[in-house]
Order: sequence, then structure tokens, then C-alpha cells
Amino acid sequence: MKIVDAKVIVCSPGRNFVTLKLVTEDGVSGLGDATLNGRELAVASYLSNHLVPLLIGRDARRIEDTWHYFYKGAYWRRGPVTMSAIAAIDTALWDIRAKSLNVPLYQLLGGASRDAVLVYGHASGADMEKTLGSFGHFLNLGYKAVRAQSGIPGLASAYGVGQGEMAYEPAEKHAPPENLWSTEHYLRFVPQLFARLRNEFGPEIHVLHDAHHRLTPIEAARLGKDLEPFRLFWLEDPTPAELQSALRLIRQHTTTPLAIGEVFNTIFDCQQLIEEHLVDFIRTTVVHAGGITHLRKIAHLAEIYQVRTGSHGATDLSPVSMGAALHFDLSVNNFGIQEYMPHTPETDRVFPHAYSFQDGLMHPGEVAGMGVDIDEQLASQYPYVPAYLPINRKLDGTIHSW
Ligand code: EZ4
Ligand code: CO
Repeated sequence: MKIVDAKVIVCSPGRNFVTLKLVTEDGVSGLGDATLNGRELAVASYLSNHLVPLLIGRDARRIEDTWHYFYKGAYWRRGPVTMSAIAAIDTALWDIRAKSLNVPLYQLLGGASRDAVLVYGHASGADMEKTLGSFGHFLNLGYKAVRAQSGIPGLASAYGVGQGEMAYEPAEKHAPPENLWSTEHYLRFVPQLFARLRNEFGPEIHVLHDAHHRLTPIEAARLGKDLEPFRLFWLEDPTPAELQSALRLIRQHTTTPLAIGEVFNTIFDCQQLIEEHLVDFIRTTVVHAGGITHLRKIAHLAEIYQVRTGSHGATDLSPVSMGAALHFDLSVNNFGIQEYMPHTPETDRVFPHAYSFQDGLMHPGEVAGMGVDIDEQLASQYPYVPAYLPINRKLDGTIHSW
């Protein structure tokens, strides 16, 4: 089952996506997402210039071997560009294998471990009242878990707060937007927000929050402690996780569950956090952490330590990633939750898919393969547009983590 064609498709139906399409000699095709928000063309070039020439003629069934061929063969290992490129190949090969055997992908991953996958939505608003309103909207839509981000009094803009009620898009066309940040304002406000949410919506709904790498270890410890009465499902990315020992300090102070890993690329990034019980959820994704083959290894390591998965699922991951993630989520025993932001209608038209949302749960569907396709004709009508993620500055102008 030789690979005879490999195409890197860059399109921008509302935002930029990089998609790899592999075709075998028997005419079976498979897709992989290779989107790296704000650095899309680096992965597209890594694929087209360096990996695609080596793919032609390879046996599409040798998924594990191909993963190691590109990981070890590069010599320069790891990093988001390399790992997103390998992920795209790996995902496309799993898609092809499942299609050729005429089964939905999750059947090759050990079968379903659950009926459907718990997802969380993103409520946000420019202030407390608007965030409460948005949160209520998600409940009306049937969500059982909702992340809440809010504009903060005294700050003109904040992470995770969009234009509309349902979504936000962090990347902005042509130049990076600049946001203002104050940890003092933030730490004062967030516990008040969660007190209100619990007051108005009760104890049952799962609530989540993303601190987006912005705190120091002791600040994160204090926030975790302040949020304990509100029983968060998780507090995400409390500190920048390049400094993994910071998590030891946070853990000594709080029982608020912690989730980290959306910017991680390999099992080696996760190892210390998992083995030292420093996180409760590991958030690596199919696209940025080496594909389904590698994500399963991370999940299996995590399983030993009772750490659950919680894959990143923002709209900067294409529907191809979403489909792949749902097959993975359905199959692993230690699944925790899946992040879900619906894509724009134009993105959904470019990527027709079999996955669906109902009553706060998602399912990848029962079609053979991953169940996500690309309309190449339509994709070509949305050419690439340069876009950047924001920059964050403290009130005195100092650059801070975004
Ligand atoms: O800011 O995916 O939990 N979700 C997140 C995302 C990230 C974007 C960055 O491209 O933190 O919204
Ligand atoms: Co996040």
C-alpha cells in the first residue's frame, strides 16, 4: 500500500489551517492537521521541502516505523514545527489504515471505552455580567462543562474574551495586537467571578479556568487556594511550564486540580509533571504532540499516575485535529475532558465531518477512517492570510507571557 501523492494544503476559511493529504496507490486518502497558530508556513515548508519527498513510495501501513523514521531521522528532535509535521503524517496514516479496513479509527485504537466524550465550551464576556450571561447560554445549549474567562475591571482587554457570545479567535490578521495585563487586578477579580458562577448556576456544572501561563508560582498557589471553595474541574496553565519545578510549589499549597500541556510537543515535556504528580490533566494534542501514535504513549504514561487527558481543542486546531482527538478520547481509559470550540460555518464547509455534539457530549461518528474530509476546491478560495497571536504587556509596558 504505497503512498503515491502527498499534498500540503494551506487555506484560511476565517483563520489559517495547514492540512496534509496523503494518497495511496489503491486510491485511499488520509488527512492530517499541521496547523501551528501564527507560524503556519514553517510547518508547511518543513513538510513540503523536507518530509513529502521521503513519503512517496513508503508503505502507508507502517505507521509506527514512519513515526520513528521522521523523529529519529531528523537528528534535530522535538519542537513544535517538527512535531506538528510528524503529527500530520501520523494522523493521515491512521486515517488511511482505518479507511482501508473500513472501520472508524477508534476501533483500531482498542475500541470505545465510553459512549461519548465530555467536552467543555468557552464562556466569556467583557465584564462579570456578560460572562455570566455567556455561561448561561452554554448551559442552555446543553454543555455539562464550561470554561469561564472574563474581562477584568481596570484592564482594557483580557485573554479568552471574544467579540461575540460563543467564541473568540486569538490570532489577528497582519500584526500582533497588544493587550494590557495586571496580575493584581486579575487575582482580585477571578475568585469573585467563580463565587458568582457557583451562586447563580449551582454546584453541578463543571467549571474551568485558563490562567494562560501568566502567574508566578506563588501567585498561582494563591489563586488555586482562593478558588478551592468553588471546586474547579481544573485551573489551566497557572505558570509558564518551561519551569516545571514551579508546579511543586503550587501543589504544596492547593488542591485545585491543574491542567497543563497545550504547548507541549513530546512525552519528554510531560514526564516530570506526570511522574511527580504535579498535574491532574495532561493537555497535549494530536497536532502539536506528534500525532495519534505519540499521544497514546503520553496517555498510557499518564494512566499509571492517575493523570487524565484533556486535549486542547481551540479553533486554531482544524476540524481534522478535532476528529482525530475524538477517536483518541473515545478510546483511552484515562480520558478526562475534551476542549471544544465550534469552528465558523465557512471552516465547517471546507472540512465536512462526521463528528457531532449532543447534550454536552461529542462523538466522532461511525464512518470509516477519521470521518473528516477537505473540499480542496472550496479551500482554494480562501488563500493564506498572515496572522499573529497577541503580545501581552504589564501596565508599565514590560512584556509578559501571553
Ligand atoms: O490560546 O489555542 O485553552 N486554550 C487556549 C487557546 C490558545 C490558543 C493559542 O493559539 O489556551 O485558546
Ligand atoms: Co489554554
